[in-house]
Amino acid sequence: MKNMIDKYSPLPIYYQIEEAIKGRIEKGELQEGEMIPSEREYAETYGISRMTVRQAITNLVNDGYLTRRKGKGTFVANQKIEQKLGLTSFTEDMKARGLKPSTKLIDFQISQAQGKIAAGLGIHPGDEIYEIQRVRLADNIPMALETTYLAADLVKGLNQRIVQGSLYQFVEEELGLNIDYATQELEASVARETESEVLRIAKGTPVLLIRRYTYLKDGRPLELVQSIYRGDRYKFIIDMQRG
Ligand code: 16G
Repeated sequence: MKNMIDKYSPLPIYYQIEEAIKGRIEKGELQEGEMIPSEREYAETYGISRMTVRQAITNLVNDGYLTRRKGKGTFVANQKIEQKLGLTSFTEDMKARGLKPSTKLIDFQISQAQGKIAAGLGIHPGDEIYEIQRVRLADNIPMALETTYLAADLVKGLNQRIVQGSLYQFVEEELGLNIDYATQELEASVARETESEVLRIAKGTPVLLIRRYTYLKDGRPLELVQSIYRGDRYKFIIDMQRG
């Protein structure tokens, strides 16, 4: 590692250190939650100033690779789950990453659709809807809190047991409906009290607020979903093409 720093390179030294630390994290030589050497140790190892080391570490903290704990040291942060924005289900996303999905059901009730929700689901105010609140976990770590609204007439037979597994699997395989497209909105937000409790993060922590409107092939709205994703665990990736 020592010879990874080249004082004659046009690349700034702090940048070279940043890349070296990042490389060790990516290769798994430094593991999630592990404490990294102190500024002093890095400075001695590389024969550079502590200021330079500090700059590299600060950049890595800002980029989410490292996290500083007051009075304790600097640690490798939990790496974020990367999700390509596509019309996939939570269950599919986690399985594709080799993580075990699970669900904690917070609320499951039948209520009457009002205003925006009725309009979004293409039903009349007063029609019955399922209102479901679920915490979605990956390898037992809470990732997101989802509130889902579905027209009761469309998803006949839905029950508490089903929504503890995959909703999309039930809709496609049991009901034989074709999920086709969705519109998704992404916003920055902070965890409120109840959200912070179920997601096991501090109140006020940054989160991603996502609203998904999903439709069937025949154009009927299937679901309205509002999800709160942990900002420290998730990043969403959008592929874009010009032309
Ligand atoms: C994802 C969807 C959500 C959908 C759920 C179905 C986002 C932001 N949301 O969490 O709209 O209801 O998957 O998952 O991606 P399931 O089939 O595992 O129940």
